[in-house]
Amino acid sequence: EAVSSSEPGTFDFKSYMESTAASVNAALDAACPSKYPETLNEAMRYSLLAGGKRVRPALCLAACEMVGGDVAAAMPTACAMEMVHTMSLIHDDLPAMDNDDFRRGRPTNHKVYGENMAILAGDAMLTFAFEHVARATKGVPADRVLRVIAELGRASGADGLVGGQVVDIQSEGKEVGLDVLRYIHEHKTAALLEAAVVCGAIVGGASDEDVEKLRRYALNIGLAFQVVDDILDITQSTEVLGKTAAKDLAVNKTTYPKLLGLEKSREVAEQLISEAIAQLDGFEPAKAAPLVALAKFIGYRQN
Ligand code: GRG
Repeated sequence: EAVSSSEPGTFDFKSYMESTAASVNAALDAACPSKYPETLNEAMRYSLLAGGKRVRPALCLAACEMVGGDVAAAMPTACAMEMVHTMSLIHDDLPAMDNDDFRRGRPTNHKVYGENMAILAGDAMLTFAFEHVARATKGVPADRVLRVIAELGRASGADGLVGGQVVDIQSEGKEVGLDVLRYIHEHKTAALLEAAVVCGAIVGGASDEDVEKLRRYALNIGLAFQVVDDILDITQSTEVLGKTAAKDLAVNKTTYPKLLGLEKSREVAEQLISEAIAQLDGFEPAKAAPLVALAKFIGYRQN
């Protein structure tokens, strides 16, 4: 059960995230059992249960609770967000994409199961996400479930993650402007964070007006996430990987610090986080505490 805050200012974000991750992990484990064909299901479980911060499920459950909904009703939706996120990481790590050997502190899916199985595990996870929302959501009016499925579909496909990945690939090795950089981040990163928040709110029965406020909240934290990521790439790769790796990163892709400088990028990140938090003004502070804390976590994280 996710922990609720009682008083603003005393909200314990660390235990909130720990207990939320524990309940999400248990729900994911139950939703994806080991079964025939074993290799496929093992490959799915390998990446799905490999840790990860569970930011998207937390956003989804927190949004549902903030608008007065029952968190248990939003759990299948929260799990679906994590399934789409995880499968996008599996495919992103493939040799045809980013060609990465490590993810979430262990060898990538294709390194363990082979490329063919990694592609298929991703495909099975993507389709199962939608099945799971449709089949496992209980006690929620059907029209809300339909809206959730539509939001998740848009966030995943050509107008979401896939579109963002395509423009990212097409921009590789090129100097692109702020507009293209913004398109990539809005689609690759913000779209799924947005779907997580908006779908949690929809399951919880939020008014259209509140759904749109939360959409703006999520868009701002999604962009902030990427600006901060770009800043950390520079500040941490120099510390951790040494100067050569930092230089490699800098020549291969356009980043906010590259276009705006480090100082201005930090200002942009701060501006985006305060814009996100401003969207929560109309909600009771105690109820908004988890989403406020999640925004600050994304904006001020150190890794
Ligand atoms: C068919 C949905 C679909 C996708 C295929 C490969 C691809 C298209 C898109 C790639 C999208 C991608 C890898 C975006 C980056 C997202 C991102 C911000 C990842 C890091 O998220 P964290 O920090 O990671 O939340 P953890 O491991 O904590 O979950």
